[in-house]
Amino acid sequence: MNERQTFQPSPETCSGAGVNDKAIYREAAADRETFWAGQAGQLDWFKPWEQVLDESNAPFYRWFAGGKLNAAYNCLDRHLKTERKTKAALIFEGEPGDQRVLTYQELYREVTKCANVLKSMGVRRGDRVAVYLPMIPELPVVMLACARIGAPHSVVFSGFGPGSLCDRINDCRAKLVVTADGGWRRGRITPLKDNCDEALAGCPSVEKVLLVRRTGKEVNFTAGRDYWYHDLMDGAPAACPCEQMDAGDDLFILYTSGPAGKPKGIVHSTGGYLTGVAATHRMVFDLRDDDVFWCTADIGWITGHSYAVYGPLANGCTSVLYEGGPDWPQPDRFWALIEKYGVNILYTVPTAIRSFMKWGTAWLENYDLSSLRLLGSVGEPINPETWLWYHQHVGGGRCPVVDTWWQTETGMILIAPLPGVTPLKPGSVTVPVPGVEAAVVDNAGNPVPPCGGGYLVLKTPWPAMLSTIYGDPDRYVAQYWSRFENAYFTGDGARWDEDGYFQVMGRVDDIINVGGHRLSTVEIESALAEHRTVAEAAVIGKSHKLKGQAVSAFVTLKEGFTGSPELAAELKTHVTRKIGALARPEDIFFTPEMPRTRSGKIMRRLLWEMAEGRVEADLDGPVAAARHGI
Ligand code: 6R9
Repeated sequence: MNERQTFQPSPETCSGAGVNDKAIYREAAADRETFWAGQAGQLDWFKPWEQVLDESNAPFYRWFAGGKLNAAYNCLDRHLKTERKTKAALIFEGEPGDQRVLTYQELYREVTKCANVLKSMGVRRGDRVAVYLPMIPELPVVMLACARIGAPHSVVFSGFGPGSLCDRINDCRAKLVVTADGGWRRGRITPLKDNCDEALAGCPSVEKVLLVRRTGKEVNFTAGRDYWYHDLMDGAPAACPCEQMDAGDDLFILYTSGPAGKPKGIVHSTGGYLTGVAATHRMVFDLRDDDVFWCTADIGWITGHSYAVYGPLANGCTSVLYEGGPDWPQPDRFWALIEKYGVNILYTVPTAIRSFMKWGTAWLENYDLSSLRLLGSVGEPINPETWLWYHQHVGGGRCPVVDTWWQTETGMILIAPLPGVTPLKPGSVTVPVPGVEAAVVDNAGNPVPPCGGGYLVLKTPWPAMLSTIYGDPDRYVAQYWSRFENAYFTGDGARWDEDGYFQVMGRVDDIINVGGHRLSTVEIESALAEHRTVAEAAVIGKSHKLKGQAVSAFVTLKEGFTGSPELAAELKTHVTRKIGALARPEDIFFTPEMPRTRSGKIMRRLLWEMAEGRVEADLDGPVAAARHGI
């Protein structure tokens, strides 16, 4: 990171949110609680909080204790009293090209009706609702309907397979599942209902299924269990009062991969979460009232929850939803969407940007991208080359690029520039947002000197932090608050420079990051081990030009089976069916034995070096492996 590569904030492009004075960092650091209380005060509360931060039962911190609010009310009702009533809340475009615009008034009406539908299906405050939908307007509608009646939603990414869906439903014992007859992805229909039926064979808690018609594909329909969404919506009354939720009540559960395999249900509470996402959405994206904001992440991930749904709607801005792939029908779809809807802020992932680089700048040339004012990046490290390409070719050299570091657990962006204040350095997520304290520490928890590397930790609580791991508070403490004293451990390795700028290197645990999506090696290993031919499997993440990391699997077969390209293909399909296409191994290496340490641990480092091609596979030794790239 050298001087030459620093980009200074430009006053013309960054003044919307009024964050133009770097004093904000100092003021927030001097009194964090007052700073966050000021942000929370921008929401509507039914009852004000008694205490900003209750630390009496740390690390189970309680933000805005005693306060009452409703997230759906803050995203909808309160805007209806202003001119935002007739403004677009959601602009949706389906992959086949169909469009729908919902104003705040229209979205409000859909949500209240849907809330009544959920109630008529027996959902009560506190019940969990699993949501397995493609990127269609019904997804935010159902989320907000759940929030309205105080039923925590658990959205399961529509790219996950039946096994993952089943595990997630069972862990939170969801009563209802909302799904669709499919979704469009690269011209094909994702078989959501078939997956759901398969999953539900193992989910005793589910009583009913609410089914959205999206593709018109014929699907199985179990009378008495399955109900068509549109039928029930047609007859539903529009008036539905909001539940008054405690600030600490669960808003949603979102599962993420954690070390040791089993997905963790990350729980986010109502008051702190909404405060954190609304504030960071305003500050980091330098939001203006008439902005059209497009977060390209699927709502099945935290990025979509926070910055396609809750943040933008709480701030009354227009959020774009796009259902399909970036290269469908051809690699200019993003640029066509930006031009058509006049997108001002684009928030996407480095893996997509690397694909655009590969496809070439010619795809952008015929589009007017002058509406863009700001660009964001999230999900994985963005290297300077990719940052500079994004800045130059998408942003025309005039749009600041905000690289934002955060996690499912953190709920909101924690390390990112304020574009009106913070000079940018390509390849760095810059500094913690005001009111957040991060550090790079060594093994013993001591801060490393500038330019050193170590573990990324958070030294103080922040409003949108997870409140616990669903059903497993001990794991919450063990996972995040035990590695270092008085600090939250992120699981990431990082460096910082002499200006206090952070560079996040990636995970230091057994999580791999494929195109910005977190996968647990243990989960993939367990899926492989369930296959009839597999004795043992070890999975590592190898570097990949486009996706950042890709899954490589080493497999030892049971007696009587031999490795072949056909079997490798079968195992890949097996993982796709169990977990989803993201987890599909790029390579399968068959090996008669795993290399082990004396204590019996698999030598993952050696496997990694082999997968990277750094060491030759020794065909006669214990790491003998035949590569079957399909
Ligand atoms: C929001 C989200 C979290 C993990 C995180 C880190 C990686 C996210 C990053 C980044 C470098 C960035 N990560 N943003 N690494 N630079 N700007 O992605 O949440 O899916 O939980 O993943 O992603 O490793 O720990 P999640």
